[in-house]
Amino acid sequence: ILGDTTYSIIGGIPVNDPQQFPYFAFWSVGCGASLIAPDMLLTAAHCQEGYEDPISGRLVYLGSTGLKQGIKRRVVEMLVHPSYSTPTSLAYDMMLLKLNASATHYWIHNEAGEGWSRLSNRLSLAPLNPNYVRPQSGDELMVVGFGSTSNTGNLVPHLQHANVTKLDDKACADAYGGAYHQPSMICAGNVGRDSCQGDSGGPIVNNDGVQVGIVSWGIGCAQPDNPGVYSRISAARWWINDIVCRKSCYPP
Ligand code: 4AZ
Repeated sequence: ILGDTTYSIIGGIPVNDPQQFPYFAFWSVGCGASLIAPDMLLTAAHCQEGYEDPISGRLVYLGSTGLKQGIKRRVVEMLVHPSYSTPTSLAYDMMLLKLNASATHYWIHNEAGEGWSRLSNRLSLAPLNPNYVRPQSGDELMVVGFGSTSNTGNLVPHLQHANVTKLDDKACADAYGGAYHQPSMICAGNVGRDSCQGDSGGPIVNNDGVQVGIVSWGIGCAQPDNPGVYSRISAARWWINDIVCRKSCYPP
């Protein structure tokens, strides 16, 4: 499926306009994430390995295409998907991170009384499809992150993005056998283009800009016949809605 072994987000290009992914967040444990509520990020559950105490991996950065730049927040709570079990079976590799404060609004006292104000026009929430709609095979998706462009595991200083094509479940299962958990995963790839180490937890979006997945795993990066595997967001809409409603109660 993938015909080239160039490691480089592999084969990507720099994100020049911060408004292209105004919901992208970087978690200082070395993972991407997306802002889905004013004080809530969506990322991969496996990013918590070694950081089970939120204090040890607590900083997140939002609103910048530069690594560890932009608006800073702290992670105060990690909420792992209830069906995520172990790092060896990456089914439901999803987690929500509650932040110490809203990243998009702040509370003010003014003559009209207390109210919410915009903190930054640079940030907005990631659009998630509310209707459990699955991405289709052949869909052109776009993945974004500060992950390795050379398969070294090193992060890059400037945010990158790459186009990858969603494959059908059979192609994913052919590549990965039983490790491909069809109910909670999708896979995608293109010759010479892939997500890689350090991109985990970050968003993959469709042509309409809707986030459909989360960077999760793969064998190597951009290797022939080893597409990138992503957690499928439509498999967990009930859980996301439930946690956001319970944990993030901000107007508007
Ligand atoms: C990783 O180690 C990783 N090519 C992320 C994505 C992919 C492989 C590995 C997909 O975080």
